[in-house]
Parts: sequence; structure tokens; C-alpha cells
Amino acid sequence: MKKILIIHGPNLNQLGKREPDIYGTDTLDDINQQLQAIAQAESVSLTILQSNHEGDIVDAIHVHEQDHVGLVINPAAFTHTSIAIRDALAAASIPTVEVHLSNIYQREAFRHHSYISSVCVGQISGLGAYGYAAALRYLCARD
Ligand code: CA2
Repeated sequence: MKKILIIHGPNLNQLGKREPDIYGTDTLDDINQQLQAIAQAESVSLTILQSNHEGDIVDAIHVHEQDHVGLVINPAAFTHTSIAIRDALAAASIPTVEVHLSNIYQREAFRHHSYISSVCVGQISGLGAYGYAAALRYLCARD
């Protein structure tokens, strides 16, 4: 069975608990359950990780890129800071879709730049939890 990797970055384990006006009311478990339902229908298996630590995300890309056919990543705040995650993705041969719940271009100027987007197949920003679902469906259809 094809495997797809899902990585949630820092603070996303707090989803649904604060700032629902920006990030919606779904918890991370809710989003992961929606993704598992899609995966079941598409006959793919998911590896789902959340980390608040940049190095753990770099390690996960190294460990999983060989045996997964795609990656959906919300790098959260590391989007705007992390050359390390960018370099890990650039060196990996895994098609990656960058997802943001909020529209980062409608927010503070420091969120307008992504170090990650140029090494991704595409970016989805501002569609809430649906963005993850769309990214997963794209990766299922692509391979
Ligand atoms: O819109 C997104 O998905 C972001 O990646 C979320 C990040 C933010 O730094 C990016 O600019 C855009 C922040 C995730 C923090 O999530 C929280 C959720 C609830 C309570 C506190 C933080």
C-alpha cells in the first residue's frame, strides 16, 4: 500500500483550544481523522507526526522520505524561519504540498515569506482544514 507522510509543525497540537477565529474549531485529532477517512477511501496509509521541534521535523523527513510517495506539511512558524527544513526537503525526493490553515498573505508581513514553498509542488493557504484534505487528495491522484 502507498504511504503518505503528514507533518504538523509547532503549536498545532493546540488547535481548537485557542484562536478559533484564525485557525477554526477543529482540533488536530479532528483533522487527522478527516485525513484517515480520505486515506481509507483512497487505499493509502498515513504516517502522521506533530512536533514542536525543528530538528525532529528534519529527522522525520530523512527517515520517511524513501518509503513515502508524498508529504503534506504544515511547518507552522518554521515556515518563516527554517532553512534547515527547506534544505531537508530540497535534498529529499518526496513530492511535498505545503499547507496553512490561515491565509498567510492576509496576515502580518513576517508571515508573507515561506522558506518552504520553493521546494514544494504547491502551497495551499487559507482554506482551513479543507487545505489538508485537498493536499492529500492531490498526492493520491498524482502518484
Ligand atoms: O495558518 C497556518 O496554518 C500557520 O502555519 C499556523 C502557524 C503560523 O505560525 C503560520 O504563520 C501559519 C501557527 C500555528 C499555531 O497554532 C495554534 C493553534 C491554536 C492555538 C495556538 C496556536
